[in-house]
Amino acid sequence: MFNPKLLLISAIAVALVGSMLAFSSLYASTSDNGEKIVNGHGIGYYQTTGDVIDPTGSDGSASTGIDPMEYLRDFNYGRVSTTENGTVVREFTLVADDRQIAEISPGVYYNIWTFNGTVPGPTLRATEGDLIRINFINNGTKPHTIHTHGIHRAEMDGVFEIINPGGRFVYEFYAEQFGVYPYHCHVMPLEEHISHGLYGAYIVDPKTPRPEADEMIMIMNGYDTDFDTENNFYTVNGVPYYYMHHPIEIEKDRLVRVYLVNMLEFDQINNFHLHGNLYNLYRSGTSLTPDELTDMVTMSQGERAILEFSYKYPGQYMFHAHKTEFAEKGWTGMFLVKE
Ligand SMILES: [Cu+2]
Repeated sequence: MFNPKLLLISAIAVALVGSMLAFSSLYASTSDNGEKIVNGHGIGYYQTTGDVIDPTGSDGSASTGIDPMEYLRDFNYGRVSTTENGTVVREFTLVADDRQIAEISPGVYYNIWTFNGTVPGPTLRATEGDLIRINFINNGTKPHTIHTHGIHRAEMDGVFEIINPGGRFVYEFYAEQFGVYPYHCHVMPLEEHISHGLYGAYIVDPKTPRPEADEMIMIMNGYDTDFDTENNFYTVNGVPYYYMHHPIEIEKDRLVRVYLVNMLEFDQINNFHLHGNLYNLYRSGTSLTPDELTDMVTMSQGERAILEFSYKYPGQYMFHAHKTEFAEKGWTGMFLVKE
């Protein structure tokens, strides 16, 4: 007897097997030394077993080009000079590359695309009114650009002036509205250029500085290591589980200020939950008055905020994505509050 449901299921099964075969013949190959190489985005990676590494079996070490503990509090203020009329000029150099194979989690290798050799790229920092000059050099094999969020002229937007391999460009604009912004490559397919790592944070301080604090940058990101447009790892500052195995030491009763940027691709949201505490949330960092007192912020792609808090009780406290899948795939860390 004809069963349309059965026919439909069979058709789907045939299509699935067919697409898997097509995928494996298109994307898998064997290297000279017999290792299997899967070519998806870019130049490929060495296939390893398993997507999620058990965090209890890992020390959080990896080699994305950064030391996440150093990166946390490393703000690049550029080379500073002053014009005749007294304007402060901050000059930065950013070099894009797309050829680095990094061990993003123990035993998992991935082709990272980098600004100045790291994922995420350096955190650029200026004060409102400064003139920013970014010398951009494309040392990669594909076209890249730098698109900074914020206020600037159209020709400094990093979208239409595509910089080819070997090319250079100088971006120049004023740091106009204080806040925290992302910068990233804006070459199509955007998803690919961002998910591989071509992004960083750009902070503009108000002319009257915010109160003294222990300041840190946290950039939320992920890695799609099997190229199925879903992330296999989630992190802040590029290394899954890093701050869980290396708690961030902070002082009791001292103000902590986190500049938080969501550069996660593929997933529509990401979030930051703090244990044992609440934080003042300044959305986009563009106001000096907090929007909310909370333990939980959810942000879409490209969104950012400043979080301010201090702990009154010593001890160890988690921070993590409250999207539990993300937390369990690496986006989990610890604060160690000291007396
Ligand atoms: Cu790019």
